[in-house]
Amino acid sequence: MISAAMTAVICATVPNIAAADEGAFDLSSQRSEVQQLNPVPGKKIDHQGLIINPTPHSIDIDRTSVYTLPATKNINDKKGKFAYTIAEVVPGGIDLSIDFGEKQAKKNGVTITGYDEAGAFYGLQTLRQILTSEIASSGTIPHMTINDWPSLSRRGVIEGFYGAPWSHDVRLSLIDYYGKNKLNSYFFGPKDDPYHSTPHWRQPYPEPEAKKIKELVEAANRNHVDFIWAIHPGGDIRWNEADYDSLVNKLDMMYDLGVRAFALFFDDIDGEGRNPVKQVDLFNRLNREFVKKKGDVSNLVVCPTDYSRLWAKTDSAGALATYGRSLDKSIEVFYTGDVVCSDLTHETMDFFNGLIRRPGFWWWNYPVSDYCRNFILQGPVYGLDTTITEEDVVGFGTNPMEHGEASKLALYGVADYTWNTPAYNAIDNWERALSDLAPDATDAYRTFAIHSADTENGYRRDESWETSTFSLNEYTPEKAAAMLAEFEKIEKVPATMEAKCNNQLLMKELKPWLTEFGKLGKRGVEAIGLIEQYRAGNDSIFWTGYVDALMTPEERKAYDAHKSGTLKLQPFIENALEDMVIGFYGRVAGNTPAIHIPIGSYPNLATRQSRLMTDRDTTNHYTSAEAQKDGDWIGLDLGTLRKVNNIRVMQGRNSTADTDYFDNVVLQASADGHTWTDLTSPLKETYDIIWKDDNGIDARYVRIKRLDSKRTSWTTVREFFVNPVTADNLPYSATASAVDIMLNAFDNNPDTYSTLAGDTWNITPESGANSILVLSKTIDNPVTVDQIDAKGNIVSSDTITTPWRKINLANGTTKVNFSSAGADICEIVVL
Ligand code: 14T
Repeated sequence: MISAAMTAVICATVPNIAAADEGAFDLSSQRSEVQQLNPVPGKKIDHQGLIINPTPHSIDIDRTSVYTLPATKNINDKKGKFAYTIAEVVPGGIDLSIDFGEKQAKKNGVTITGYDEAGAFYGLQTLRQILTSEIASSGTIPHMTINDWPSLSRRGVIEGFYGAPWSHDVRLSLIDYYGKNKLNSYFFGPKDDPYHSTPHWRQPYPEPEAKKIKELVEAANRNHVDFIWAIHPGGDIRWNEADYDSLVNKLDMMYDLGVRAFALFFDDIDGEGRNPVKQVDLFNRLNREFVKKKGDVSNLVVCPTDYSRLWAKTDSAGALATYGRSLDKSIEVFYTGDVVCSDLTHETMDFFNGLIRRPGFWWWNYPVSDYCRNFILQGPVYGLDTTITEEDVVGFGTNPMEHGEASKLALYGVADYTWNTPAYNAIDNWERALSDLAPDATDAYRTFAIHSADTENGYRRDESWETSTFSLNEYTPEKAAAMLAEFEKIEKVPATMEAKCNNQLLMKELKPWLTEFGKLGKRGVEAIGLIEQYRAGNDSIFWTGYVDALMTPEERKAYDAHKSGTLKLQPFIENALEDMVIGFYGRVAGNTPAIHIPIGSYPNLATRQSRLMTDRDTTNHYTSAEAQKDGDWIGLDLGTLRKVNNIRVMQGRNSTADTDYFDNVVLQASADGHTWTDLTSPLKETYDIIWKDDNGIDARYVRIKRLDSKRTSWTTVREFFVNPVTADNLPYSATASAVDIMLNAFDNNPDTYSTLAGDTWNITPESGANSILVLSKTIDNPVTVDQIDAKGNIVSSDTITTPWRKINLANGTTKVNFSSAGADICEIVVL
């Protein structure tokens, strides 16, 4: 139900009040080709045939003398610990001595000495990478000494996302990948695992699941990875003995499966579970009565409800200060930073660590995509300060995508950053990761990845940073050729990946995105071709190509479900098409089409996403994706000064009971974009703003402007209509069986169409008119155009079979009839 308070219908103009001049607003910036994102730091390095990830702290290579790899294996596994993995690490011959606990050396051969078993295991991982590097391809390796240690002692992955938990195979493959890249912690906390969270956290895993967990623990042990099983009981926990016992029982069952490390997550919950005093009591008690008592269980790690500064209370009664005062010092605490998905900086940690009185455990919400599931994040790992040390963070966990294989690209970076923090080079790491994951299809994977990084509305990531797009008025043949080459390359990526990428698990995850990526390439190639036709003034060819290039609702739906190229490529295509159709229409129809360009105070209004409020689809919406504040505004540029007499703004996401809208707002109009006139008085709690005035106002810009309010939510607009065409404002006297069905053919907007099917549309051209231009979208059936004189005789008859058709008016024609069995007509323009 729409309550009266929520809908304002203002039928007459309120007194016009000139608003203050807003000189700061730059109208020309309202269509930006490039958005401001933090660029990826670092650059590609020549590794001279030797690639090791994570980057070692110290390598000393003597390239003047080489060690020739022998034909046979001579392994001295001093403590007999590594037989299980030697064959995998060393495919051919070698003289290898491996030990840990004490230093030793051997003259000609390979010596690995670890401070502990994990150290020696990591030495083997380094050796594996040396042996598979180009440097060893001819059977020799230079003499070298590598001295290595991790910057952070806890480095790992949190399976902590919403959505389909990883499959057993993907988990095993990932655990192996952690070992290979020296990550040593795996938090098992998939939000949608019912035995991790509500409703079944109290119950044992069913037998097959339990068996798998046991296997994961064993795989983790082999890879020197701590398997940390997490429980998420806060949704329905009762602070009583029964639930305490349930919890201990469950941990005991997991202990019996081999688990020796535990975490407790209290994120994203409502109700009594949020109580920080009860949480701390529980953690301390479990620590005393379970962890310490067992003796072989690691320190607990916990996630507070206040895991982000966004809502964390900072006063002494707040949750984090309570943790700081009362939580046992051996217990570690997760933090996601200033927002849910944040960069890691000293300031971010200082705030948190001060409250919890110990270094926090960093929970990095990247490359998690549970909040933007139509994206697959393949960009570089960056946004992490390279001067961070263990004084800032006690550990680092990264929360990946539900696509485990595709997440390895990011894990390769996290492994490098956490192992050798000061040396971390984001771009170089990403380049190496691509060849690590798709050694035979690196170029194709790179092309896909460089254009599949940003989230549009989430944790913003740079994307397409090697691509320079251009707007139509900046065209040069060179710029067009460069874009064409890139789109042609993109078009080929799916087939190349299919043929050359042997990682089937990865291919399975990428597939739907690769398919859409290929289509994006094709659209790009077509758009460049259209630009050439447009520039050559080939109006008929242009129009036919243009209607063909517009995405159908089905195509758009498919693209929206698996997006790539949202930062630059798709906007380039859409902006070019929009600029061209405006220019084209001006050329052929002699006026500015009714295509309205969103403008306003939010930077993302300059992106294609703002078109969600002019797409005539009220089921989707434009969102500011940032908090609203006084003075914020959202509006439209009508392209030219027009008589505006009808405006409707539908605020909110999908209903009239939404938080994301301006709850105190004024509707304004302006001729120049600087001086604004109020069209309404302040409107309170008005989702649907409707303004009509027969006299109208001369304006090129209209907007809603936020007034004083306490609201800090984002703001959204479903649709912003200005002067919608209606039966009584058609440009020519026109009739049909029902006028409503022909409106889009006379709305001065070539992007909309009406279907003429089994009907006759009749128009009366003004005297002096000499031709009629008919722009159609699809002509499934011919359109017959009959010209009729004052006596009712047909003086001329034409048949339209092409999207573009211009028909000369015969002498004496007073009426024109259009009929067809079925054709989508975009615009009928009398010239
Ligand atoms: F535990 C936390 F540190 C955390 O990040 N919790 C969830 C996490 O499971 C999820 O994968 C991540 C990314 O979406 O963010 C947290 O979940 C949220 C956070 C929100 F702010 C879910 C809804 C939110 F509005």
